[in-house]
Amino acid sequence: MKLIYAIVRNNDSSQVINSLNKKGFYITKMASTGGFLRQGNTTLLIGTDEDKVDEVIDIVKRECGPRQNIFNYPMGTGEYSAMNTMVNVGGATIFVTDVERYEKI
Ligand code: 2BA
Repeated sequence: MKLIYAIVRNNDSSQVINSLNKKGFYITKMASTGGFLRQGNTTLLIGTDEDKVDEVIDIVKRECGPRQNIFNYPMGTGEYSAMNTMVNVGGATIFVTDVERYEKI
């Protein structure tokens, strides 16, 4: 048994939880705060068998991995009042730990 901690952006949390749920994984979602930026993020606890760890990491990568989004940047009024800019979003930090004992009572 392994316990995966996945620290993800708040905006990505619903989508990754949905995808993990669809594949039958059990998840605990915790509100957390980054120690550097002091901004909210989401920490997911996922307990699973060792042979499923890669599947979990692949799902987290797919739903939360770094990517670029188009951001519509407002620039005043008129015909050319907005500019599209590419911004970097996403990214996740993942820890995989051994579970010494696991019980459901
Ligand atoms: P990331 O490395 O993508 O980390 C995002 C969040 O993941 C962190 O939020 C923290 O909540 C968690 N995290 C990352 N690595 C961790 C670790 N080794 N142990 C425990 N939690 C971890 P923040 O602490 O607010 O960091 C936000 C971003 O600021 C980081 O993005 C990184 O780009 C930068 N950063 C963090 N600590 C830094 C430092 N000591 N020096 C320079 N840049 C730092």
